[in-house]
Amino acid sequence: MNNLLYDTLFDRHADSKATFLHLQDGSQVSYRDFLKTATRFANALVEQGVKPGDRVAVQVAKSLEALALYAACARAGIVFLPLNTAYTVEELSYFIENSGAALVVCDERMKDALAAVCANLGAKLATLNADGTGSLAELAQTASTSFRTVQRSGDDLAAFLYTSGTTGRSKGAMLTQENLVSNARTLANSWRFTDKDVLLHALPIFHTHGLFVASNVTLMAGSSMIFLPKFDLDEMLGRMPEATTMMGVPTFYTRLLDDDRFTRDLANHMRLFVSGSAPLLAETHRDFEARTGHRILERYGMTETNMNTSNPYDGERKAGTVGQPLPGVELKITDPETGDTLADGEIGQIEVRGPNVFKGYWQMPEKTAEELRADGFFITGDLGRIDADGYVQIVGRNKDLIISGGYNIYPKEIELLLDDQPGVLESAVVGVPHPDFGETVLGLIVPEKDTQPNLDEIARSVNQSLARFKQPRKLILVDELPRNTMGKVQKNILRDAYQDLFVPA
Ligand code: MLC
Ligand code: AMP
Repeated sequence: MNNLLYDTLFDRHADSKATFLHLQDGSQVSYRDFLKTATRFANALVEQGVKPGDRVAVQVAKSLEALALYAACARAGIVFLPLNTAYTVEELSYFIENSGAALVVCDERMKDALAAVCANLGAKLATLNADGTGSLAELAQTASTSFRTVQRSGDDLAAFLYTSGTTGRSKGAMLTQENLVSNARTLANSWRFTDKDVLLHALPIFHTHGLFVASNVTLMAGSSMIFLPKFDLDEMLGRMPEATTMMGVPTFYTRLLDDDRFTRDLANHMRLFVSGSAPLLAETHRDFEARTGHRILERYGMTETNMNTSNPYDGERKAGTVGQPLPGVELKITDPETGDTLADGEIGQIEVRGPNVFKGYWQMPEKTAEELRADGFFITGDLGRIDADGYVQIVGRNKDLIISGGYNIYPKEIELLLDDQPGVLESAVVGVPHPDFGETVLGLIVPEKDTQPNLDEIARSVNQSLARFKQPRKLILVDELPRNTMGKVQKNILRDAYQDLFVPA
């Protein structure tokens, strides 16, 4: 095996005329043609001076070419760094600097804004637009369709994904080839994916779910994907008849249930619905079964660990649980204070170990050591318990994290911006229930003495630095923040106090 990731997920299909992608316009792309495009992009990257081990930061719309860029990086031994298309220039600057990206690939519309940043940081800049045009695409168009695959072992880096830190700045999770290949194989087997499957894929491909779960499982099994640019209810309903399986965040499922056109007949032929990235309410699980007869298969994973647990394909899919540890994954519940393993039934911190667990955070050995124990167990920051049947139930988080529509939001990043605003003494950002996104962002602000800060002004100023999905949905002035005896802000009290703010009572 010359290059574990490329050979296992991609090269196997090099001569296959089978369909890999069903595109939004109804056209189909074979594995063979997709891999020709990927090979052209691999040559284009080399022509841009990118070397094995270099990082390529990619903020582009979801497209065939964007996916081909991922395959190209695998083939050329380049570390793929996908970035949320909602990130602002300020957010991107941090990722480009921290990763030491050799090349940044962005949409033409971001080129001018990023040109100075890239020049200062010594990163090259190329463009790739949603319609497949752009400077990198032009290079690829005339590039060769042959490429000498770069030798890579399982321990070599395949991708960086940034997952913000509870203490503010994001951390680059280093994912190896073995992390990705082992998990894709485990999931494809556990969920019975075959070359007969057609996955309805409406997730973004700049996160683990859409890239390493949905796309890698499809590639591992030789399945095909209905590759939609984003979640659009009409398109989901329109294309579902061609699909056999679907993966989504809970918001996908609550939106389908909110639409009467989503009927038992429409879902009848489907083999599997998978949910993850955020809690699926037991109520949603029950409503979905009542409407369609299908029991959603919920699984649990992280950027740092890929997928850890899954409800069974055959066997009881328990609502409100994330199933049992996947084959090869060890999971234990420990006391957050002592690290001692707790008995089944007791609530504690979820820790996992296995080939799915990442190598660590890029250039952050101390942060890595705090979460990745010497014995290989990774402290997830999630709180849970194991029931009598070995099913894991996530009951909360020991980390300051909000998950909105499946996107992670770290309060610290927003609090730092709020605290910098004139008239603000201090702030606290918490997640409160939201009917569509599950949770949404609420900012509490304590004004400086004898001031009455303008909340609209503060919102306008702070929002310029934040991707839309992170922007506080509401800011509220409060006299003080509840604190425990240690002086720590008690965010649970704030969450309780405002839990009905967005959810109809
Ligand atoms: C969009 N908006 C959001 C948002 N998504 N705001 C908060 N949270 C979100 N998740 C903004 C839009 O920019 C828009 O702003 C406004 O909210 C209304 O947008 P919308 O049309 O309702 O949103 P939509 O475009 O439909 O997107 C919602 C969504 C999307 C749920 C389809 O967020 C999505 O695809 N989420 C999936 C995220 C994901 O892949 N997570 C996996 C992480 S990996 P305006 O200003 O335009 O009105 C992981 C590991 C694992 O967690 O276990 O899988
Ligand atoms: P990310 O770092 O973006 O991969 O998000 C990982 C986090 O999402 C986990 O630590 C959990 O808090 C949460 N998560 C993922 N899947 C689930 C799930 N099925 N149920 C509850 N939380 C989940």
